[in-house]
Amino acid sequence: MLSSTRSALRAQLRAPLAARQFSASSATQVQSLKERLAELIPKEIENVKSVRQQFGAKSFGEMTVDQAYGGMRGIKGLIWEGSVLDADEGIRFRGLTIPEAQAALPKAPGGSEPLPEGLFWLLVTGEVPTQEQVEGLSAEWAARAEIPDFVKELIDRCPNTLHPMSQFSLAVTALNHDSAFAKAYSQGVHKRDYWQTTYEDSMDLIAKLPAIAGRIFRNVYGDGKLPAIDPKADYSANLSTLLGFGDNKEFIELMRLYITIHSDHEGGNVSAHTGHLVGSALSDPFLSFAASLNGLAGPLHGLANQEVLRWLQKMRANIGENPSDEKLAEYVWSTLKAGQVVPGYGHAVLRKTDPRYTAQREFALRHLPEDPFFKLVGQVYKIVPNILLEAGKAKNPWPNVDAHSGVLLTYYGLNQQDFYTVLFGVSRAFGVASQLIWDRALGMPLERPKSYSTEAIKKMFSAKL
Ligand code: CMX
Repeated sequence: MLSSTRSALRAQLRAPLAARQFSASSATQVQSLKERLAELIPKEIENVKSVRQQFGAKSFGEMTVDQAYGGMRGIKGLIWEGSVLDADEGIRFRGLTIPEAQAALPKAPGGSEPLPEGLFWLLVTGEVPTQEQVEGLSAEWAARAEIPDFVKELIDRCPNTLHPMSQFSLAVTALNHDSAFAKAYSQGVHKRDYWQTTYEDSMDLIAKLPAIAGRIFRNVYGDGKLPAIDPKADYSANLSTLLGFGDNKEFIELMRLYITIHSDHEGGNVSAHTGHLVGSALSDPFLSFAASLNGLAGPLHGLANQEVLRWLQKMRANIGENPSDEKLAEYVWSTLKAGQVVPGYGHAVLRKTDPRYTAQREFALRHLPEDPFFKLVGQVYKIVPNILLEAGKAKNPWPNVDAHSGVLLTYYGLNQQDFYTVLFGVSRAFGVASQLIWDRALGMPLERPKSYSTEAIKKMFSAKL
């Protein structure tokens, strides 16, 4: 990245928001993401119009009362552009499987994992960016990374005993103070231009998350002192530095993979759906994403990665470092008999091993094949699915993304489990933000499904018996 490019970006960030255009002409000869979006949006509006004209009256299928009681599983009621989840195959980001995205997306010099900057470009545009476009995004995010002083103070005032996810959500909510969308809305902006300030807020949101995450981490587990963001470094390198792992190239590579694979998992999961729902009320991207984080903080969703590590550590304390398969099976049964879930296993949509689990397992095989904790995770993988099948309740006995992440982070020394879901949150912003931009570009309406009481259901159907 040329230093003239970086100073042009810094100058733009000092300019008033309305004047900020990260344009190719002023910064580089490379087309910016916002410029590409501006080209794509009118075409996509026409595309959606034509899809609705052709297929708008088609039925998505019947819905049953059981589905309404059963967490709406299988009800097709959302549009989500960035990714689609297949029960057997797993996630595709704009049509690319995880291995395909790993192969196609630009890497850091000397690196082998995809840069999350490229994944964001892919989620937003459906196109694989060039190396220069990805470098432009790294520079832009580094230039936008600083958080306001009052947000720093807000984080610093949190007691160390407040869960890092609660601190994260508080800080993201507070970023709403400088929302370009909220300001433009209050000034009466035309709805066709909503996407522009949603884009600016989304870029600010993603850019500022490492500074927030780093501050929480250093306050809770360290001395509260933070290094500066490096304007020449990519997003994952800066995040790693802020967490204190910037000297470890393998850890930075892990962050690149981690952020890429945790970013998006279609629209129905709790964090994605919540962000989309809250955004539909025209709450700005900071408020919308803070709501996503509150959903991600639940143990059946993102907090499961913390729960997996706790469960594994408890297991080791109970049955030793190298348990036999029989002892391990006994331990799994004891979890089920205590009326608890085996964290990291099962999924509301997937019916096979999560390819995000496989991607992390392959990373481990490349970098830490002999690690005893990794071997334990492999042993658990051999044993748990058969037990869940035998127990006969879980529809999917296979591991999900959360079954593997903790062991990788622990290997590199990030063993503060309560912090793990914050990293998931940093990544999930990529998926939620890219959809929010399209939600506003396509003029998606207020989301408001219909509900009934149990009494109303009785009345509705008993008359027809
Ligand atoms: N261990 C024990 N029981 C499980 C189970 C598991 N890993 N997965 C599902 N079950 C049980 C459910 O609790 C449910 O029991 P009840 O009928 O008593 O309520 C039954 O099996 C049927 O559930 P399901 O239809 O298979 O699963 P759901 O779609 O309702 O829930 C999920 C999906 C992920 C919440 C569930 O599999 C689970 O609790 N897994 C453990 C927690 C976890 O790993 N969450 C992370 C998911 C990925 C993510 O979002 O980050």
